[in-house]
Amino acid sequence: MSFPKNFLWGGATAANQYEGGWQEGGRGIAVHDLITNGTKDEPRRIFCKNDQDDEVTIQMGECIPYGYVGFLKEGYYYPSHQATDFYHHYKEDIALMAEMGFKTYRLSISWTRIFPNGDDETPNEEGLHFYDNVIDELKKHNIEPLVTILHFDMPLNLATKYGGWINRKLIDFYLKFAKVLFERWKDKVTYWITVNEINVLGGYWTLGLASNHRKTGAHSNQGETPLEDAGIKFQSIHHMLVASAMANKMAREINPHFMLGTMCALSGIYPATCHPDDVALAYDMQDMMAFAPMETYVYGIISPLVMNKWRKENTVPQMFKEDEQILKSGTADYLGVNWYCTQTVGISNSKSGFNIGVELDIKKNPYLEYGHWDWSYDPKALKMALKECYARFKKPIMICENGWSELETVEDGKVHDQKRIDYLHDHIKQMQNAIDEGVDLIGYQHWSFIDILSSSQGFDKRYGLVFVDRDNFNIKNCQRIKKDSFYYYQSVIKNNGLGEINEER
Ligand code: BGP
Repeated sequence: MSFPKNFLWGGATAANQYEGGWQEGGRGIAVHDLITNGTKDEPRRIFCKNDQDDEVTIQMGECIPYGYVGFLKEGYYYPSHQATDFYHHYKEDIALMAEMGFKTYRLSISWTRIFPNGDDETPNEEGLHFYDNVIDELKKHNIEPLVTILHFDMPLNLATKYGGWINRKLIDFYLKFAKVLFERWKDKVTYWITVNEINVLGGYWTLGLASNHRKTGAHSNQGETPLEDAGIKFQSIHHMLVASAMANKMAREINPHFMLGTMCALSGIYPATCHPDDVALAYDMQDMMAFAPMETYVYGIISPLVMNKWRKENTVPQMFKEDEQILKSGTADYLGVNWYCTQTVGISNSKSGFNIGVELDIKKNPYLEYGHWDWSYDPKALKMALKECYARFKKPIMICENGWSELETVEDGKVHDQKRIDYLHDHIKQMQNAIDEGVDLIGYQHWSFIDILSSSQGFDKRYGLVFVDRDNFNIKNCQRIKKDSFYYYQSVIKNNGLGEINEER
């Protein structure tokens, strides 16, 4: 019962949530710089206004209404501007990773640090130099960088001028960005992820779907109906999948030894009852939301079931003739998955199947416990999901994110995060079981290595193995304090698994 010898134990972060230094080193403005802090009970949002100064706010997943633009509102706090200040703490933080024994560290590159406007002619040397330093520091500690090219990041200029990923021109801007990174670090970075959670139907925050590009004659990105809205997002994701495949192909030409992955958010989906409609709903949701995009980046095909559904709904994305060939020519070497929890769903109206317009009845699973933000604690489902992914795709699997969030404080200089330790233990045990049953699992990147800004909630929602002394309103001194889980994960890595003592728990 052990993990493979070269198993990639590590941790993950993303530039938009971790890096800070928002106006340093020639960095340009990104959409996420416009997102407010949020509190423990209120999600983060973006203020938008139109020519008449009317204001609306949007939340994660939403698009900007036509005629509005996002802006920084006076009197509000924008926590990603400093985040947890990796920009100035990278040496200290990498030393902490090394102390834990990390084999890998998953980081993402801030697009606007390299191309401040996204459509610049030449890259920003100062931005590249920052990451040269980070990568060299990792290498010094024998930590393998695992680089995510795009993680919930969008140059503001690309959103306002081009409307984000709805516009096919974004493929070229992304490829130019990716090429600079592949060439710069071709001898230093082996593991890459082209896009974080390519299956997440984000709006303005992740896909840059701003409406003012209608003036340029492109498609609308603010659907009049839920169906239109979904079609717009499918179109954007199609562009991302094409971009990702082209990046993989290009990367192999630069260094054939690269290990290239694309990644999906994965969560187990249970039917709320054994009523066949609920069971079919859970099956379809999982298939459409996770397995179909995986089919595209593993096999290079668009799932025929998805295509059929799109045709019926009239949401088929516009595709170029060459897309079919492009998708086939740039498949991934490994399957990346992010895993946190499971969901339990039923159908609450008379329609059936996973279709737009069906009201989902989201339940709490009576057999599971839930955390503060209603995310379930369900380690056994991870093993099932790993087996299902392996059975379908037969590719090595990397867990790119997994972790437990809490509201946390320091007591006598310590953070006792027993729940996170339990979560880690129980999930690692299920990973071990999956390996024992034949799954080719190659790595585990804990989310997150250190406390960083939560995508949805701000600083109250902490995931780190290292506490950062700052809050939702104040950067404070950003002091790093090792949590109890830091030492626990250190022992796991040292044992290359749970080891005898941990096993007995
Ligand atoms: C994933 C994202 C991460 C991270 C995580 C936790 O979807 O890739 O960036 O944020 O979810 O989500 P949250 O921070 O909203 O709790």
